[in-house]
Amino acid sequence: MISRRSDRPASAVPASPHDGADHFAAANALDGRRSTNPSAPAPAGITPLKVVVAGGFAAGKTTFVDSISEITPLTTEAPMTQYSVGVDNAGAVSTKTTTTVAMDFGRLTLSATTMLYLFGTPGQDRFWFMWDELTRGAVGAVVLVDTRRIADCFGAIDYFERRRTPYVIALNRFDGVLAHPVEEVREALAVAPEVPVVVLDARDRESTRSALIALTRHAIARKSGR
Ligand SMILES: Nc1nc2c(ncn2[C@@H]2O[C@H](COP(=O)(O)OP(=O)(O)OP(=O)(O)O)[C@@H](O)[C@H]2O)c(=O)[nH]1
Ligand SMILES: [Mg+2]
Repeated sequence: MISRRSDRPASAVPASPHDGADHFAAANALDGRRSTNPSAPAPAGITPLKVVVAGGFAAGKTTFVDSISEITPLTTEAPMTQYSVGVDNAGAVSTKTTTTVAMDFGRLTLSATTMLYLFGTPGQDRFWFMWDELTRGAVGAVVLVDTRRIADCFGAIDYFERRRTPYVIALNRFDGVLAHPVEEVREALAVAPEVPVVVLDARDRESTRSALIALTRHAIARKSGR
């Protein structure tokens, strides 16, 4: 049976109001090939765009950033130990041995003047406190969905809806198949008709690129009120 977002109480997404460092500065600091100065601005003439890659636990966020980033992504994977048993549910992803504990960071040059900075969220609920920091200033988000565990992405959708951040839904085709047809998933997620729903394989660069293009178009349309 498919889980429906409308059938459950709104998820508790705790707010964590604080004003941390600017993320593009942080991105510069992480991107050793550009600068080691955390407050260094993006190169002259380059518009930096921040995109968040979110979704439920083990939906493929780190894989997504890894497949598209033109720099070796910075990841914060930690081994899953016996302490996570009963706490984290990798569901059908029984081979999963590590999990993101802080963030993933990657970069993609979109054009001569536009650079995308990709920030992957940690997947587990106990890391919600990171989200405000990771999403500050983002032009949009990709919400990855494992269609075998649809309910895991409800919190991410709620989060971006509340903040009015443009997002696209990306159904990650694990083992080459979706557990439910696209229209059924869209209905279960109860997203607005204008929200794009794309199907991808997070390991495939062309696939992830299409999702980012869909997000960019959607964000531009939202900004121009279309
Ligand atoms: N078959 C298949 N496997 C995938 C795909 N995307 C991710 N995986 C695998 O699924 C597992 C989970 O992927 P991750 O990228 O670590 O997921 P995540 O969302 O970053 O996980 P957390 O950070 O722990 O929440 C890994 O073993 C990946 O190799 C996909 O599109 N197809
Ligand atoms: Mg991860």
